[in-house]
This record gives sequence, structure tokens and C-alpha cells, in this order.
Amino acid sequence: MYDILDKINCPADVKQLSFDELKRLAEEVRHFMIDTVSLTGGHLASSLGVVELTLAIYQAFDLPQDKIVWDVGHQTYAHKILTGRKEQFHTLRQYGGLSGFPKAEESEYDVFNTGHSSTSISAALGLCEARNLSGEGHYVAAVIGDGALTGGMAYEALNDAGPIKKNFIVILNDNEMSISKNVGGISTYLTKIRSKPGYYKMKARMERILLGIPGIGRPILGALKKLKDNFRHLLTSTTIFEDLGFTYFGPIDGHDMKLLRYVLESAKRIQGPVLVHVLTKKGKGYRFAEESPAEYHGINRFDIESGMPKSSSQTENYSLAFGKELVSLAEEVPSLCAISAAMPIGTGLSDFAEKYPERFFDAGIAEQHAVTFAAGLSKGGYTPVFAVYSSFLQRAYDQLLHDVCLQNLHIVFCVDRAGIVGEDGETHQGVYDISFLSAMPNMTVLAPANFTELGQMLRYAATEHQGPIAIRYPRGSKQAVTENAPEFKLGVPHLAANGKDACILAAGTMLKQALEAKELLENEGLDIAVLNLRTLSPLDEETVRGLAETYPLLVSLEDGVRRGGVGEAVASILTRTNQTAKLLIKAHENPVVPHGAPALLYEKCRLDARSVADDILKKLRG
Ligand SMILES: Cc1ncc(C[n+]2csc(CCOP(=O)(O)OP(=O)(O)O)c2C)c(N)n1
Repeated sequence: MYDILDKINCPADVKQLSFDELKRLAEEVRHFMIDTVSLTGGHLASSLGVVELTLAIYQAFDLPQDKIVWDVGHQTYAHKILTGRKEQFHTLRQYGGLSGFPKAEESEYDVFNTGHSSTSISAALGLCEARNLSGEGHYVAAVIGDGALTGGMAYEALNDAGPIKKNFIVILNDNEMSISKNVGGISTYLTKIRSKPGYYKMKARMERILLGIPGIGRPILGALKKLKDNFRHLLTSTTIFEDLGFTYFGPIDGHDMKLLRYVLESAKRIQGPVLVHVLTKKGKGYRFAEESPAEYHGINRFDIESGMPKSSSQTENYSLAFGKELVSLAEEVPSLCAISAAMPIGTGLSDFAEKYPERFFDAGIAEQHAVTFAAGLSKGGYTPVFAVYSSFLQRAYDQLLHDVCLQNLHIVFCVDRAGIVGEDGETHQGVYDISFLSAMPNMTVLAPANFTELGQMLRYAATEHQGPIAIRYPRGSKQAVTENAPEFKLGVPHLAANGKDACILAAGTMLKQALEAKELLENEGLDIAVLNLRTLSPLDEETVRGLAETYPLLVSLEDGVRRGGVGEAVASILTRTNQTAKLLIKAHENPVVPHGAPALLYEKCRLDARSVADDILKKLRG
């Protein structure tokens, strides 16, 4: 039972509260959020950091008429709790429950769906120009973190927004953290601004005072801003944002709701783009999250008292197995470099970064830059390994094609979180990489079924292969270990189990489901062969032809979308070579995979062993 929170169903309710009540509400929201996320897991630290900012936004703006776009959207738990979703909040990130990110389908207060970083300013600017075109009068704001501000799209949008004449607000939520400590020149620059708060506050105050003078204040401010460079700098030192055409307010304390509201109200009065620089503490209000914000960025279920995770954290997973192998390879291969896009911990690169700091590069949340940067390293004679989550590699489609594949550069892409990732939902499921990578010239795509194969593939990719090569592996530790499996060899699949009635062509860790399906079908009197493809693209035409001649039914099984995937590649070989073998394609039929526990999602997508077995049975027996 919460005194104030229980009475809040929408932002308009927040508007009625006194500052005293607002403070109590902030406490209650934090309490409720920590309680619930300790049971569901989720992005806690980022959401704790913006409770006051969320409340101040509700006070200063009129939602849902005014439009607020949250970058990445992982920090919107307070927003969800306060916009009529408190009672469902315990379903967070579960199948059929609330999404962990903004979802327009979920609430009229979620303006724009997000999940990937650095899109908010572009989206908000589009909403702003739509408003201008239709002559409406509402306000539009983007809330973007300092981490997300390392993504190139944010600069494209800032550049585009500079000259606009109507009100447009960007709120920069600066907590000095991306998932880990933020990196790069912009981060250093923001630190510099932070170190002179008095100076910039004074400037903001001066602007506010001028704006408050009826009639003449605004023209004076305008005139001051128009003064040419040198002279203007004498009067008012500028930030990069002002140089881009924004009015800058800040930096201000992002936990001081009175000040926040005041500044946001002032920002609304300005014609043209405004940037409000807000300083917040990631994890605010929960000691463990404040002390270790990276650990509490995305956390599994935990004990509130001790801050300890409830489920024992995995000692082995694909990211760690990859990281370990890379460190040992780095000793032998002096040209080996590792690249991360702001995710050294998640991708298993922490040890490499510590051991070989001069060969480790964190590009920030800038996958597209990271890919072309890798191309440069490769041209310069080095062997870059870019470890990146499958869904974030999507960002770099053209860089992969234009800068890497067309030049046939030797770069190793370690595509982590490939296939279903689970609770983070549709924006994060790694189900498109087989399709988009396979379509690229010169690109080779591999998929290990266990840690040993991952190690062998990585070694091959780094030391023997020429040209671009991707190794895709899933989140977690699911493995299919088969007896006497031979060493990995490019283009050569491994027959993991004999059979005669059909052959399952399994991609990567789907080998586990394939072997389980084989067992289930044995009860039906069927004898199914299982092939571990290992090399997904290009598929060896001779091999597929041979399989089609041997088995009455081929079954492709992959954790990726059907269109452009392994199954369709098999189908195209069969058509080209006039094979009559029947083919059953098992892939994601629906290319949008929602959030939920992975095991349940495999079932829903009919990619669990039982469904695979049932579908084979149906195909064979009609
Ligand atoms: C394109 C892309 N790459 C990587 C990520 C993973 N990611 C989620 S949040 C985050 C850090 C965001 O930092 P910031 O914007 O400062 O927000 P904070 O969590 O600090 O509030 C990262 C790297 C992502 N969501 N999108």
C-alpha cells in the first residue's frame, strides 16, 4: 500500500501534487520498482536514475498531447508505473506481459517504440516537423543518455535540428555511464562542462532573465546570439550544442524536481531547438545499484537486502567461452585486435581489455563506426575481431557491405546473442543475422553447437581464413556435445547421428533440439539422421545434393527468420539442381519474436524439440 502512488493513474494526476508530495511519490516509485524488479529482473539502475526527471516532465508537459521520446527506452519503468501500468508491472518482460521498453501498443503515453540506442532525437524531430506541418501546438521532447549520445545517429539529428525555428527540446540525461563507464571525446567534453557548472548555470540564468523581460528580453538575447564568433565568445562561452544552433540550459541537478520543472518550463518558451543538460545518478536510491551501476544496468532476480542475484550466475556461457579463447589466441597472434561497441562485459571482452589494452578498442554505442573502423584496422595489416550482439550489428548493414565485404577484408565478426534472446523482446531478438549476412558478397557464416566448436571456429577465422567471416552463437550456455566430433573444417558439416527416414540439417545450437527430436521420433519408429551444418553460408551445393539423394526428407532447423535463412538456401539449391527430395523448413515463420522466457518462446515459435518432432511426423505421415 502506497499513500500517493496508489492514487496515480496518469501524468495529469502527478500535476496536482505539491513538491512535498512529489518527493514522497519519488520514494514510493523507487520502492515499488526495486520490489518488483527484484522478482522480474530488468533494467533497474537506469530507471532508478530518472524518477525525478520523469515526474518533472509530467509536471512541465501535458501528456499525452505533448510527445516525449525516450532513447533506448530501458529507463522508462517509472513512466510505466505512473501511466496506468502499475498493476501489470509484475508481468514485466514476461510473455504476454509488459514490455521492458516503450510500446505504443501498450499505452498512449508511449509515443515511439525503442530498444536500440540513439534514435530519440531523430524520431522526436520527425514528430516535431509533423506538428509544424499540421499546425498543432503541442511540445515534443527527446530524452537521451550520455551513452546514447555516443551513437552517430544522435549527431545526424542534432545537426538537422539546429536550424529549426519552432520549439524542440532535447533532454540530455548525463550520468557519466553507458552500461559501463562512458567512453570517448564527447564523454570527456561533458565532464568538462560538468566541472564548470556555476559558469554555465550563470549563463542559463542570464538567458532566463532576459527571456523574462517582456518585449525587449527576447530580442536582446537574439541579438547576443547573432553576434559573430569572436565577440560572442567574449560575452558567453558556448557549448558544442549552442554552436549547433541549440539554446543550452545546464548542467542542472536531475534530482531537484523544482529546478527541473522550472528549467523545462523555460525551455518550452523558446522558439527553436533547446538542449537541457541534466545530471543524474545511475541507480539512485538503491545502495547496491549506486555502487555498481554496471551490474545493475540489467539485472536478474535479486535479493533486496543483500543485493545478491537469486539464481546462481552462470559460470560458463558463450560470451565468456569466446573471451577466454580470444585471450589465448592473442598471445599467439600479435596482429589480433578486439573491438566492442560499448559492451565489453556483455560480449566477454573484459579480460582481453585488461590484458591487452593497446589492442582493445571500445567504439562507444557506434556499431556502424566500429565496423568501418575494423575495416581500417584490417587494411592496416591487423586482424580485428568485433564482438557484437546480433541485433545491434543490424545497425551496420551498409558498412558491412560497402566497407568490408566489397573489399573482401579479413575481419572476424563474433555475433553474440544470435537467435532468441528472450525477455528483451522483439528489438533484441537476434533472428535476422543469417539472412542479412548470407546475402553479402564474400561473407562466410559459421555457427557452433558448443563451446569447443566456438573455439575451433574462432581459431580458424582469426588465423586461416581470408575475407570477412561471422561466427554466430546464442545467449547462455545451451550446448550439444556429440561423441567423436571431428575438428571444424570450413564447409564440412558433421553427421552427428545416423538415420534413414529423414535428415535434420541443424544450424548451431539448434543441434540440441534436433538430437532431442530424433529421440522423440524413435518412439514413433522413425530413424532420423542429424547433421550439424557448422558452416551456414555459403552452403556447399554438392553436400546438399548428396543429402537430397540419400534421404527422403530434409529438415532445415535454424534459430533465425525463414526469409533468406538456411532453409531457403537449401530450397534454392534443390530447385537449381532439380532435386525431388522433400524439404521441411523449420525457422521463425513470424519475423517478429516478442518478449518472454526463451524456453517458452521456442515452444511458441514451434522450434522446441517436441514441435520439431511433431512437424516432421506430419510431413512424413501426412
Ligand atoms: C544500437 C545499440 N547498441 C547497444 C545497445 C545496448 N545498450 C543498452 S543501454 C546502453 C547504455 C546506454 O547508456 P545511456 O544512454 O547513458 O543510458 P543510461 O543507461 O546510462 O541511463 C547500451 C550500450 C543498444 N540498446 N542499442
